[in-house]
Amino acid sequence: RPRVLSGIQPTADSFHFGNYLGALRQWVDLQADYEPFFFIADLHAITVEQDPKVLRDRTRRAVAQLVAMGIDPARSAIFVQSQIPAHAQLSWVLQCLTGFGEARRMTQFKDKSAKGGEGAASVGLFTYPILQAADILLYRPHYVPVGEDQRQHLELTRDLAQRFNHRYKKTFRLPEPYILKATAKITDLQDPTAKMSKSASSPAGIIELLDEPKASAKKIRSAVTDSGTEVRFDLDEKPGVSNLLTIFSAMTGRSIGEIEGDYVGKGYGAFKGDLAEAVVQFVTPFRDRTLELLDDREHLDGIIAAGTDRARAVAEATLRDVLDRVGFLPAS
Ligand code: AQP
Repeated sequence: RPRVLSGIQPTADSFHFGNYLGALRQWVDLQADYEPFFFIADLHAITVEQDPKVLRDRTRRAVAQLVAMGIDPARSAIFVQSQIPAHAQLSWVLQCLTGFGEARRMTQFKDKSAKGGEGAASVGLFTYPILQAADILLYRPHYVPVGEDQRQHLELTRDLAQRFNHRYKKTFRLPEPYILKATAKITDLQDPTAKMSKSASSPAGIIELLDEPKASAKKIRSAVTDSGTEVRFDLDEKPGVSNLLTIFSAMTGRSIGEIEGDYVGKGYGAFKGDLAEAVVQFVTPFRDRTLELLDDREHLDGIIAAGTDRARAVAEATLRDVLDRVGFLPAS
């Protein structure tokens, strides 16, 4: 079966709807036809300062949320990045193949370092996309399901794979991004032209999956729309309504056209109320299941250990090829 691989950072207590609709839902769906590897990117998390205790807690919370969402540990290898040293080792080799100017062009670094100034950003934040390339290439996946914000990093990954294959010997598969256009960029409820993001969105702009369901419903009802009344998908004129339509369609499986049809002449209040209800229907059992899983740490750690063992075997085999091809002596 062809492989898929993707990762997510444990940098919040809860995933948000951007993560879910942009990427995680595809992870769940792809399990049926692919051999899946999904990981918690804790090495990426420390590119900005983290409290060690909180990081450990969030790593387990991340795994619990994946399982609660429907990632099946029997089918998917769920693992923690820092437990497989091959990621950091391959990252070093790839850093030595990356041009400084090439790394500088990554827009996410520009965005993330803009606030405190480049001088305050860590070198790890700068080299983040190269570690991400290593994460991916180790597993030789066919597809990488992500949101639109990751497209540029996927292109760098392909360039580095090609460069290595060309300079040494064909070693890596060139992975394809798997980006669902409709939900590739979920936007902030209060600033609907900006990405919903845990570091940039205000609390009212972001719906976290583990929020109290009532609080999520309230955020939807208070989402910024526009002064009109017509429920219509129009990214230029109605970015707020369009974002809500995207979420509504993804949550219910109904087309945007059908939903628009249902609310002709009804205004925003009824539309937002029904969307809030659909979100509550989804998050309530999800939240219960996550909290239940978090109560049984032994079970959760067992899932991580089993997934990490499966992933480690694949990663180490690729790394052995790489180290040999680069010209390093075999480890005794
Ligand atoms: N708003 C979004 N719409 C669609 N997809 C999104 N993703 C994130 N935000 C959106 C996708 O979620 C996956 C996990 O990404 P991550 O671990 O890198 O999380 P993140 O990017 O740190 O999440 P944020 O909220 O975007 O964090 P900050 O604010 O720190 O940048 C990825 O596949 C991503 O595309």
